[in-house]
Amino acid sequence: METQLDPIDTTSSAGLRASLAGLPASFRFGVATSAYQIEGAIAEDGRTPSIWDTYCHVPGMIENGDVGDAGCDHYHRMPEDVALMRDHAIGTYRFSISWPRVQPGGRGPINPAGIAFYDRLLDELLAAEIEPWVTLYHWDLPQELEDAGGWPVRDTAYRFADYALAVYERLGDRTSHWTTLNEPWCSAMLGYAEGRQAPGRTDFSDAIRAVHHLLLGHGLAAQRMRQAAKGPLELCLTLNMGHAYPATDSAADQAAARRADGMGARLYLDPVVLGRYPMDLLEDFAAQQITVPVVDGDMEIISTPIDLLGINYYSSHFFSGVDEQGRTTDDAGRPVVRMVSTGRPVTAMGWEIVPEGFTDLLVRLAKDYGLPIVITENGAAFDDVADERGFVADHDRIAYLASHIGAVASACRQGADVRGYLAWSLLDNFEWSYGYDKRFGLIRVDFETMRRTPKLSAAWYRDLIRSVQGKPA
Ligand code: IFM
Repeated sequence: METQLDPIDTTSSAGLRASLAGLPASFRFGVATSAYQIEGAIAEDGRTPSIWDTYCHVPGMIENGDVGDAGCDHYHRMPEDVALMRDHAIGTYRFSISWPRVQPGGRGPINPAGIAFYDRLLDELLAAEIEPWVTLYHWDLPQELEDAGGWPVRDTAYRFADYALAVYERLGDRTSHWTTLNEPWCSAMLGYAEGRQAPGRTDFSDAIRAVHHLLLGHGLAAQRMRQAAKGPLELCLTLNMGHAYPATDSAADQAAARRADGMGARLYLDPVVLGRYPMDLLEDFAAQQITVPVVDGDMEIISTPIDLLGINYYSSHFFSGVDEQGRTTDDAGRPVVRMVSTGRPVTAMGWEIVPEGFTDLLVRLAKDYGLPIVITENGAAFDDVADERGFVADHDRIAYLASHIGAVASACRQGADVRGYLAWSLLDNFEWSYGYDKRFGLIRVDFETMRRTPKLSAAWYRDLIRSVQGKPA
């Protein structure tokens, strides 16, 4: 059953406040970014290539032939970006550390010039009274580790744990908020099964090996960081997912939704929270002669307790177990899991706008897994039109954000323990295989000049934050 949401009144602050009832007073509001998407400076201060530097330069991989070399030039404009956040009432900033910048090649000592950038960033954030939230891995694996086999290889998990501890030892004195991995589903499935992201490989059994080693790396890092912690430490794992609905009540569609939920959510949550892989998925893998490479003791490591579950939500989907020819299995004998369009409005990414799926997902996660949740990403790309000053009156993005923040509040009213919301993204940036055309920012970036211009949504979000905090707009 889908949740029906009351329409969110974005036009009056009283209407908005009513929609937001249920959010606790301590609720955090902020924004998120990732290193490769914004930093640029790919060959400065000792940084070595990541899998994304390599992948971008393979002709045909990125729309318009874009490359991530310059990003938003954040590496050189970081103080300006922090000032923009401060001026927009941002309370929490989630950013990621570039592994090949701080540990070139993915092993060995920390690069002093690389870590110095994050030292400066943390100091700048704290001076602006913005809470830093560090993500250790947002997809930029050092190329040397991919050359040695990448995430399908067990050793990569140990390399990640070494890197995580080294970074935590240097920066852990200034923030207690740490996410190990961002969206391991994307790293494993888009990177190793579908080839739509770096490193661009297409072997499903490698992707399943990658899932296990990503989770093992997460667990090892969590253990080592806990042991090293000298003060408070809030450990988080960030997963991306939507709510998987059956397209109809038929048994085939229900099985398809179960499988989609399994591959998108339970494959990660069950091992991390419950200490085991879902049996129904293991049976599906076995039917394809695929086994998860679990070694004795792995599941205890992977289920090292975490404090928060990070959820990145963009859309929800409806699934059918029958293909367009009426078959329930594909040519290889695998059960059909087909995403069905519902005709709802879509963002510039072509993703259907389903805020009620957000509520249903959060309520279900709270019930099945019981962990406190922070929304570590939510937002939308639209075809922004800038005026001659570079200003974008992005009412479509405001409506998206309002309905999704309202959906979070609705989940809180139904008992979900959601503690924060970080909008994706601070800046328009390099949207991976889609290049620079897909703009998710609250702040417009002119990629010719790198000039930043806050959009209407940035002012709207600032006023919303102030209103929730009971401060004058
Ligand atoms: O830009 C990405 C981000 O890097 C990870 N989560 C989804 C965003 C939008 O596609």
